[in-house]
Amino acid sequence: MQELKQVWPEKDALRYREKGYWRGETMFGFLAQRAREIPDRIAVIGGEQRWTYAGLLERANENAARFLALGLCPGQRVVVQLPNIPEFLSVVFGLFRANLIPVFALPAHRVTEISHFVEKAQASAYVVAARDGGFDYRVLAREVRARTVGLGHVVVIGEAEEFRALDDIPRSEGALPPLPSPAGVAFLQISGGSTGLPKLIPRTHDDYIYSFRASADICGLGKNSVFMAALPVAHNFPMSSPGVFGALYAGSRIVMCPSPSAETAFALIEQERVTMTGVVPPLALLWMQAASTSKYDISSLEVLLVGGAKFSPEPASGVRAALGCTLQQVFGMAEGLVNYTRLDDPDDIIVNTQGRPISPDDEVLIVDDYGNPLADGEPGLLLTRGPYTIRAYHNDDAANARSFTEDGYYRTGDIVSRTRAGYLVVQGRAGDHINRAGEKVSAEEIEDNLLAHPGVFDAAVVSIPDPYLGERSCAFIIPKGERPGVVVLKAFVRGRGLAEFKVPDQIVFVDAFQTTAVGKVNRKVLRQQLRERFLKTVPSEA
Ligand code: OOB
Repeated sequence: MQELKQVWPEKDALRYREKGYWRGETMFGFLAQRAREIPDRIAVIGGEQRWTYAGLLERANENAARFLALGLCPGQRVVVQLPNIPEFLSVVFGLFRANLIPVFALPAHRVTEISHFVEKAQASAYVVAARDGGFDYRVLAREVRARTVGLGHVVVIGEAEEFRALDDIPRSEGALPPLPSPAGVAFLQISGGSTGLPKLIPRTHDDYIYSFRASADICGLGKNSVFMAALPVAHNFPMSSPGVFGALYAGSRIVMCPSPSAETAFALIEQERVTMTGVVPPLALLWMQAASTSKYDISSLEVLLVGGAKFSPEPASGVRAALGCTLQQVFGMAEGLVNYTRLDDPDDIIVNTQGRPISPDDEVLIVDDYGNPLADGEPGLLLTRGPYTIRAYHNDDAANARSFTEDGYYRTGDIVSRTRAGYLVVQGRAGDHINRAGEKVSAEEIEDNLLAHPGVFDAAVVSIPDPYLGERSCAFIIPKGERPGVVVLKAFVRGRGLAEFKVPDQIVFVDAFQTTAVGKVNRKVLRQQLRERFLKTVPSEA
């Protein structure tokens, strides 16, 4: 089994410890601590369930004993694909207690992505909910099983059919293993991914706990806060910015929202007196629209975090009037660096910037294409390193060579400018990915899938500005012989087992792509040309 590691140079690690960023806490350890301090306070609410801190800890301990009873050994990886239900936490903290390594998949992922995670992480088990949002995850589990090797166990929350129901696994009588080293890898997150399939991001206890402890502080979470997870909780934003982990660290109450629709979310905000939640920009727009006619009382909401994609100043300036709360912009990435506008910042900063880094030791460089640092105000490529930004992906030498500089900076691929006060303003992306309502789609991955169709000679996928999604995907296709139908091509991509958000929103047929002087197709230039041509010729609602 490939070793899991995330290593900072010794002098940096020493500094991060000396400055109190890395405190030697572990994921399970901090929850156990909270359960001792505030055992009877409610930790999480979802559906009919309301679990106290002591109750959550007890369920996590029980689940640890169940995972060990399956024969899983410390260090083994377990892909977790669960919706926003309290069991997400009892499973994940159960894995932490058993020294097993969760790999966080999103509910939207399908056989191609899940099989990729299983293989890259060499996972031994896969945890799913039986059904969610009309989709049967047991069917998916069967497909994943058929495609991969080494996946010994499928564990189901709910009706398991031929798999193991979590609640029916007899608990191991043996002692639980000692808690892991805080410097060790706690779990694998997944990247937004600008080339190919998502990459695996090893995060350590020390670094991740620092990021959400500091986030909880910056966002003002405390024991009387009620944090609602409206986006899929496995994503880094609702997980740790400040997210459910930040909320548990602060001793707050978590409300698991099963769907981000305004109807469901507003009803829960009223019912549970939610004080804080986070959304992507398109959802913020929907909620702002819905609030004017909503029958629910959402006056408990104090802070709305918006991030994952650029929130334009125009709607940003309307958040308070529409929803009666303070906007906090978040610009973060699963690889590390997270920026926030501060709650007491003047409106001008809250509306026009994407915030400043969490840590005084987040190093931010803005450089031109040749790596030369740029002056404040000039847009350039954002590079970063710091106490919670990774130095390497798991098991991916090619991506590591591309994504990190020799001195350990992560190349974010984002184009930003910095104000004199140190706030970042996101201007766009250097890479070819589509940020579709916060879901990141790799152009290359979709092209590869389209090229597998016998009727496709060549394909180029680009992002097109979209008034609702921020960006949508458009595939330009040179057909091989007779044109395949648009519906057929979309169904083909879907049928290859990809998350629905990766199916091209639009398909345009062309006769040829422009080539370079030596007859090669430069995909970067091509995508730029196609994007420009599209914007000139097709109205934006097309
Ligand atoms: C968050 O994480 P990922 O890993 O899904 O995506 C990271 C990328 C960034 O590199 C940037 O391209 C984009 O998402 N992004 C934003 C943004 N927040 C993220 N672009 C413009 N404005 C923003 N506010 O998306 C994520 C992780 C933690 C907290 C928040 C978001």
